[in-house]
Amino acid sequence: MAAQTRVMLIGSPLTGSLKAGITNTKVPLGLAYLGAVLEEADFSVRILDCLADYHIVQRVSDDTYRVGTSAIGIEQELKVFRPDVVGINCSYSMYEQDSFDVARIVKKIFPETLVVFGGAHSSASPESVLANKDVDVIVHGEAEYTFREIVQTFAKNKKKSALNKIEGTILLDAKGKVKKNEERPFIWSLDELPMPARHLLPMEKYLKHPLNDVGIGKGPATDMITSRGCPQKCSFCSIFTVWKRVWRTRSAKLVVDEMEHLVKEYGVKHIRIQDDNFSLDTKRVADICDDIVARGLDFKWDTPNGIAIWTLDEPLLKKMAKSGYHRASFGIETGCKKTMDQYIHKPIDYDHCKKIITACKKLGIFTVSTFLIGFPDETKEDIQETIDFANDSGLDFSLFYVAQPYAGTPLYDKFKKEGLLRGNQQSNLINPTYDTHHFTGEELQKMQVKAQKNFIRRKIRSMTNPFYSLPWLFYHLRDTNNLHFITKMAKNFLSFKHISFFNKSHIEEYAYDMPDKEQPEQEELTVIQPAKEKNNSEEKISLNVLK
Ligand code: B12
Ligand code: SF4
Repeated sequence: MAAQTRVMLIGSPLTGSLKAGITNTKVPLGLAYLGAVLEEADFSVRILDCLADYHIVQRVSDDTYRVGTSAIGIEQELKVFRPDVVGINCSYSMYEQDSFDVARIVKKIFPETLVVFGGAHSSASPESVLANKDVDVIVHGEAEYTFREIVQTFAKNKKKSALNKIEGTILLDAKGKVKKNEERPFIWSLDELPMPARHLLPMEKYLKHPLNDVGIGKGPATDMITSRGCPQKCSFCSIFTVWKRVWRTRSAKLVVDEMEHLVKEYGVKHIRIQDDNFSLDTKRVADICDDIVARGLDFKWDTPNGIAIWTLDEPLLKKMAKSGYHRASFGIETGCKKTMDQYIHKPIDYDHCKKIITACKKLGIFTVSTFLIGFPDETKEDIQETIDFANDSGLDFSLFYVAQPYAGTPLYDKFKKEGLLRGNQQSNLINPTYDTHHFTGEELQKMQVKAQKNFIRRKIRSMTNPFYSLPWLFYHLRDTNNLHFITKMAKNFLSFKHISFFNKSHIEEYAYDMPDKEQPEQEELTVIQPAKEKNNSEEKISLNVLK
């Protein structure tokens, strides 16, 4: 009986500014984990990741684009599969409406189909999500077992009311009030979970995405997760709304099994570990590195979502480098001690940071860190401390952003309490619109762009100094992968693409044409420029940054 129940998991299209990276499609690991567990339970599963149709970009208004499968395309998929249950990913606060749009399509065609929402935003803002009448139930936090139980229960009696008591769910009670059921305990050993069901996804599309190999040497690259959660308390970070402040892992052996699978099955040459805190257990990291070397696996890896710099030391970095660690992305976030103590709370010692950055350089590991400016009461001097630290740190690259108050975070509460929210909707990391006590959103954005440009200018200048560049090249040019990476980066520097990335007026510069065979066939799926600007012409647009 279970095998007849059809479950469709949908990653919605995204509508927003192209500068926010909405064409930057990556494997939706959350949906793939859910799919794997449902398949194990013998349900018929289909994943529709609308963003895998990243070549379908429709201009909605001046600076707003919709990326992904068209509404008609989604309808067609639904009509073919005829799902009993649809799970819709709603991870991003700023793209909540996109998930609602998908739910509306589902209910329009199949009013009896159960619509389940999940993901970071659904967990952080259940009231906002359940205010939409097309959403039947939310899974709060980790969803594999909760979602499986929802499907099992619904498969038996097809009644929404039967879901009332399922652990880990949030739904409306008979009076229309938001009812949060008991929380489901975490899956303590992630080894219990199967590998994510990548076979349900169009892996070729992700591997061939024009931006897939940005920031790495040789591709193709793909993503994986080896742990869940993070115990830190950064005020701007919303991951605790899904994972709380606990940290759980897959064992080193299973991590390397998955890496081996990616290398052998998909020909992957680079793996991005998307963990929030990969290195909390340094013994596990060392074991993973040793096992990669022992199995003779030939790939590079990095940790683009950040590696906790305070957990690193030179012996561990040596093992990491030996096993193919390509680039360390740190989240140092601020160079201002006051901001660190008030908003970030990471155990960061700036001297240790500089030591680790130097050690990375000597081992041929590239370094980058994110920096945030624009916390509610940061002054110009505070922000300057961050800029100065980034410039003097020895990092190969720094990325500056304006801090964003995501729903559910302490930073959001602070913005709200101090009357700084003012209903700003379109704010994101690249196009911030929130004002603080000292600056407007526009001023902060200007400071961000300036800091970024200055960092790059200084870097280019230091690369023309042989006392800096020759040792740097000596350490980094140890393998062909690094040579490949440096050549790519040099091309970008010379074409100044990195600078334009932060400049709103340059979007069109990055237009690229997808290969003809990738172009959509139906009229509804083409990219449409507004008549006033493009003289009624149709045109293919997409974004190509730091390629
Ligand atoms: C990798 C990643 C990305 C990747 C790819 C995302 C992808 N395809 O999944 C990229 C780099 C593209 C990305 C981009 C952005 N990201 Co991101 N990303 C992540 C990250 C680090 C890991 C996601 C992941 O794979 N997790 C592992 C899987 C197993 O977990 P999961 O996806 O949460 O899924 C589980 C549950 O949430 C739930 N679940 C998820 N979906 C569904 C659906 C249903 C139906 C159900 C029932 C359950 C469910 O079940 C899963 C299994 O338990 C998370 C942080 C995190 N640790 O989760 C941030 C995170 C999701 N990103 C975030 C943000 C803000 C963004 C951006 C908006 C940043 C920006 N540019 O401004 C963009 C938006 C997307 C875009 N393309 O522009 C925020 C979201 C916060 C919020 N409330 O909005 C997070 C939580 C990070 C944070 N520190 O706050 N991101
Ligand atoms: S260390 Fe990273 S993942 Fe952990 S709370 Fe801070 S920002 Fe979030």
